Amino acid sequence: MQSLKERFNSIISLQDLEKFKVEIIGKKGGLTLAFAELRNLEGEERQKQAKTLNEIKQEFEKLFESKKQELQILELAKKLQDEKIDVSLFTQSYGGKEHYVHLMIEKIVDYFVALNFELCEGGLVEDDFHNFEALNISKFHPARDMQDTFYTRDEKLLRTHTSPVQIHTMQKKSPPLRIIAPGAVFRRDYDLTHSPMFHQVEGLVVDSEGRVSFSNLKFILEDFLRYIFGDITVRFRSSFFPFTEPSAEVDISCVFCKGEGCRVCSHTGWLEVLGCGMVNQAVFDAVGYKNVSGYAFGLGVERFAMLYYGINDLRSFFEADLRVIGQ
Ligand code: 2U9
Repeated sequence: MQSLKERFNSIISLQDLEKFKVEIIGKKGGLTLAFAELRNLEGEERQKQAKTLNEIKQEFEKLFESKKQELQILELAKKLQDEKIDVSLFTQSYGGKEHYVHLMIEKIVDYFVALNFELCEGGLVEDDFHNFEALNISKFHPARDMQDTFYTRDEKLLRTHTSPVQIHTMQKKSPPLRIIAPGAVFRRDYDLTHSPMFHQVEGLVVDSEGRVSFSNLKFILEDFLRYIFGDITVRFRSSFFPFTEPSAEVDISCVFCKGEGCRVCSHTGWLEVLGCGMVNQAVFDAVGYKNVSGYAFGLGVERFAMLYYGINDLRSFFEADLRVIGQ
């Protein structure tokens, strides 16, 4: 008679394995019947036989489980092999299209790279120092409320702007610096014009004291905005950010009504597109930069893309609707 092991070895499918199980320990299985036969025995002989049968049953169950696992793995491998997708079979494809947000990022970054700005990227998870403290946003600064974000249990957070990239770069390199930092950022915000994840591009220029001025910043941004939006008028309005001093918000004449006033520009003729300013000395202090001056700016990519491509609903960027992406 074949040993249990040999019987198991000869089985090559899960179906046969189940059949073998029924054959041995099913209702009318060999081992089940052998257990039933015990009632015809007595005393020591019955005990001995019961012990033997239990040992066989345990051995059977052990071999059964390991064989089952082995066959399951083999069958999965075979299934995966059989289901291999032949991509060359498609005769018609929808083709790949780049997302508008990324097209916009590329267009923006191209401008600055051509002016010798270095493209820098960083992680999405940051610590309090790089996202807030080093940017002159202390623990109880009201700007923290406006940039409420998502925290992890170990006090890390999803960055609320791409500025930590510039902080890391300044900690690693010495001036002069010209950085352009694009990427996703996160805020606890969700309405018609805000989404909890959006993209920013921020720029930073640092050089020895007196070599970088607000006029340089003004010239670059006006030229940049004309490169993107064509023939527009640009205006700077004084503003406040903790990381820049002085600070300004930048408007362009409305690209839809040419400044006449329409629904998009709330009948003002102007669209706010950028924030900027001279880097606050407190930021340089935080990274140990001495005797330098610099300017910085930041923009929201989705807003740029909406104005540039004429998209009127922010949510359409995130809905993966082929009608939008394929336009
Ligand atoms: C460092 C120092 C200064 C980046 C700046 C802005 C102004 C700004 C907003 C635009 C639209 C954010 O996406 S938005 O809501 N940004 O107004 N950002 S100055 O200033 C920096 C950055 C890094 C080290």
